[in-house]
Amino acid sequence: MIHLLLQAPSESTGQNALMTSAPVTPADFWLPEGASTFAPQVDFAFQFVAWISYFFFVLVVGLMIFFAIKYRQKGREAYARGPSHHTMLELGWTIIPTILCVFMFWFGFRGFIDLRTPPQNSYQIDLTAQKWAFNFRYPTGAASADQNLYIPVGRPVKLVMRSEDVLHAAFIPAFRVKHDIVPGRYSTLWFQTDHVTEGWNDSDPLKQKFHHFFCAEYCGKGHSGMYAKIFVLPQADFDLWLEKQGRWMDDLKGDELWQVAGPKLFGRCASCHSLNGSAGTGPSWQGLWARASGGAGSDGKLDNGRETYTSLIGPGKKFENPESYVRNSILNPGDHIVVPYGNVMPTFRGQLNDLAIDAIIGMMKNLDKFDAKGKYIGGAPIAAK
Ligand code: HEC
Ligand SMILES: [Cu+2]
Repeated sequence: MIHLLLQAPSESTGQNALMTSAPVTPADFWLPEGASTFAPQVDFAFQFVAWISYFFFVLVVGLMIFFAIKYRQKGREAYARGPSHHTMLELGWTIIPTILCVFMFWFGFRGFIDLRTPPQNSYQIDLTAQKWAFNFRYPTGAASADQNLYIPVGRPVKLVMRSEDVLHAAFIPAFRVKHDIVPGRYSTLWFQTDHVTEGWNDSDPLKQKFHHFFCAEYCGKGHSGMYAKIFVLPQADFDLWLEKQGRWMDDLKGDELWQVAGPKLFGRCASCHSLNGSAGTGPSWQGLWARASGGAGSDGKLDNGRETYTSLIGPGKKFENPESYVRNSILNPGDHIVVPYGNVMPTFRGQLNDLAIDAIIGMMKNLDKFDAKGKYIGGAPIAAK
């Protein structure tokens, strides 16, 4: 139901001068709507090849059927001798396909060169892919807090991509771009779109228009959930949005921190951790606080049974208190592995600051005030005075 939708640039922002070129290509039987400056070229190359294929399919199959009927044996004894040679025909079926192939190669190669060459003035966004999320980091050092990709309109944008774990792939169908994200190396992708997506900050999600950002490389159990939305903002709105990203949590006071920020941050953990006790790729957070603070389940095993929560957490032990244990679990997930889970949690070092970790801890302590999806249900958030 959530479908790619594009609309004319908003009139109110005064940014229209930027949004003139590159008409969006319409959706058709094969392709979704195109929204980047690449779309017309890519779609043309695709349609060109497709129509040649339709033409020759009809020609070849049509002639085959026609000849089969026309020259079928009707009880005659003598077999006609087929022609052994026809110079014009042979030249024709060699030269015409060669010219067509050269054309296809030329379109394809020219387009490929464009796709692989980001303009000098591109706006760079760093993308780190990990099981099973995309993290976008901007030149200011701020990360996209809701993990969606926000880009300025009318400007080339370059993604510099790397993977924390396995092979992933960035795929933006509306922009006609796709590229592998390979662990241990950087890959780049660039695009430009000249059309704002309407309603990007509308509180009603149904009014938001956006493009899809998929992972296109099967990367494990949560692959299908590895997804982000792309919002295209007028430059002025983009600057404001970017300024807010670094400090969106700073404005939250007291309990508001875990009530408001907790659920948002949990979005990064939800692919592996449940809140309702069901085991996923990682242990459920239900009962986590109890087992880490000496309550029910504190005899739970870690590190193949060499440790328990009680042997690790408490005054004078490795972790003075449950907070330190949780903090360490987030920053150094490989330190102590909960039995029977695997060492697959990515580190959130450099992605979650102390404030964010505080918010997560607050949420873990107050899990009864959240529903199974992580929505806060404890009444209106209360800010400390
Ligand atoms: C890719 C899956 C994955 C993601 C995403 C993930 N975790 Fe984990 N997490 C695990 C696994 C598996 C374990 C158990 C193994 C271990 O201890 O490392 C675990 C263990 C933990 C523990 C210790 C739990 C216990 O019962 O002792 C905490 C705390 C934790 N994760 C917090 C987080 C937070 C906070 C996030 C999000 C910011 C997160 N995790 C995201 C897979 C994940
Ligand atoms: Cu992936």
